[in-house]
Amino acid sequence: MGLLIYLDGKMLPESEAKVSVFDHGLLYGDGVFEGIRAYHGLVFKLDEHVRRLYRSAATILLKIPIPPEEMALRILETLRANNLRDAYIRVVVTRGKGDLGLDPNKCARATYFIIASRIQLYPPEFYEKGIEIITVPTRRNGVEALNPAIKSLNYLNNILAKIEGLNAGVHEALMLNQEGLVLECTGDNIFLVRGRDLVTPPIYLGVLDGITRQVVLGLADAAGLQPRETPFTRHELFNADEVFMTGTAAEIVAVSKIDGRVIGSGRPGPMTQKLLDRFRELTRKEGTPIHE
Ligand code: PXG
Repeated sequence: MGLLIYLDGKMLPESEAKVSVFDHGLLYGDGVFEGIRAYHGLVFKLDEHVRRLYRSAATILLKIPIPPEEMALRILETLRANNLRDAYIRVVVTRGKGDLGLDPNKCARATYFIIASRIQLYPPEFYEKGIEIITVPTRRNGVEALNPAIKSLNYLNNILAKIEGLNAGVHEALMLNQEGLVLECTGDNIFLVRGRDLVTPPIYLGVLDGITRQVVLGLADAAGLQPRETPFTRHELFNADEVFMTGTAAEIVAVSKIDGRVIGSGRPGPMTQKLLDRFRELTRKEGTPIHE
């Protein structure tokens, strides 16, 4: 049974939801996207995700055909059409159909679509044992080349890093900048806990300003931690009490080993657990209702 997809103003069966081979989203990765989650009938941080989508679009001079308020309503409509209460939502906006040249001015109108689907949860053992990651040779895009704060359709940088991680037998890979400072993983932000400090790299270094990252920084105080956005190297990670990753799909996942070094006890630490408990409490009670 196929899904119903919202594409350019229409709700269409999956088999009829098609985009042109001349779409610059496909030809050049020219576009932006969001990944959002709904938990038992509530869309978590809907406005934050929609705002980030429009910020990404503004930076690449991409005009989204509908205003943000309408986009939020269309997301809810797509969830209702598919009868979903727990879901993973993908919103994509591309430069639209153009010719074979790079020039975005040849694309008359942006293409946009919303997919609401069932969420593929991480295996429970990731949360019980934590996961092993490695640092990969592929460096994160430089801020002055393609700012990682733009959630663009150009994910080749992350995909190359992901392949390097998968080839080495791990599920996530750590990416550094040209100077060797820690940035983020291929689809998740990274945090360390050291004493009472909760540390994550600052956005200006060239990381995505993750929505989950922002929520976790906001939970620090209640967990008795001091949030800090400060650059650090792998040395600080290797010697942290706890390390974890954050993302819409992953939520909060402990890192047990990095480049062969066991982190802390080698098991998910107490602060990681406390933050995950509080995060899940938020997803249970906060969010935009799918049904009024
Ligand atoms: N960094 C990067 C590079 C990301 O792509 C995050 C951090 C976490 O951000 P949020 O806002 O989700 O807390 C992301 C987002 C996937 C998948 O299928 C994950 C992302 C993007 C696309 C696909 O795992 N993560």
